[in-house]
Amino acid sequence: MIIVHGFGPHFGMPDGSPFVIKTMMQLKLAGLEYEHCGDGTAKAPNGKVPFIEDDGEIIADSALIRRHVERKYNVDLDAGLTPRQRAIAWAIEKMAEEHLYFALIDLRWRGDRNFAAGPAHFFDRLPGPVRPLVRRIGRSRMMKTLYLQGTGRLSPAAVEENAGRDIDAIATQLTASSYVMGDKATAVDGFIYGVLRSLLVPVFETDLRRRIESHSNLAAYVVRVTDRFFALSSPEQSSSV
Ligand SMILES: N[C@@H](CCC(=O)N[C@@H](CS)C(=O)NCC(=O)O)C(=O)O
Repeated sequence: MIIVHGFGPHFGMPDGSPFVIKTMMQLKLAGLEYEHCGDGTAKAPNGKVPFIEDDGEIIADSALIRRHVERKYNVDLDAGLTPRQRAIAWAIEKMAEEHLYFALIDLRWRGDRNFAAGPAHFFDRLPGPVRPLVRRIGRSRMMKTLYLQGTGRLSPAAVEENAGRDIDAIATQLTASSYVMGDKATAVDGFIYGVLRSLLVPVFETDLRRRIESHSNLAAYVVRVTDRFFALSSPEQSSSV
């Protein structure tokens, strides 16, 4: 059985990380069973989740996990797509992972309100006396990452403005189809679903959430994928925060 390591369910989502949700959905698309373990990054080979264990083999990074799964189990998560459509799907996925994702992180970690409502709870399991210090260190580490990546140098309004264009692009792409690349779910739906679902979490106050909600097809897409791949009765949906 494949073991997917992530943060576990948070904010009513299958996992606190959109990259872990991506991997979970891609394994479902591949028809493979897995166990979801919410033990975080402590044992992650590159300090990030997701990573998987498969018959004793450890693979980190969601794109490399996808490649491993497609090769080992002889599946094509983009089956039915032309080479040009595959290229477009890859580009859309990277737009969301390397641009929109950083807005999601910035909007959660920078402002005090959203930080207190969300990421602050990631440290709740620590013993009381060290919790405030580790929480402060964790937050400043994340702010440094955002600064080095570039998003952290923009005003919150500019972050939302730029990310809003990603949202509009995804909404346009989904105009006449049930999934990002047509009427069949493919690999790119894993992260697009993960990041939209994460941005829609109601405890976070952002204009970006309202921007997504203003596109009725995006809200419908999130419901469609949730119903099909992450059934509402699943214990994964229970909020731990
Ligand atoms: N390129 C990686 C990105 C994974 C990633 O950024 N994971 C985040 C959670 S969303 C993480 O583990 N962050 C912990 C950290 O940076 O300490 C992938 O595709 O798996």
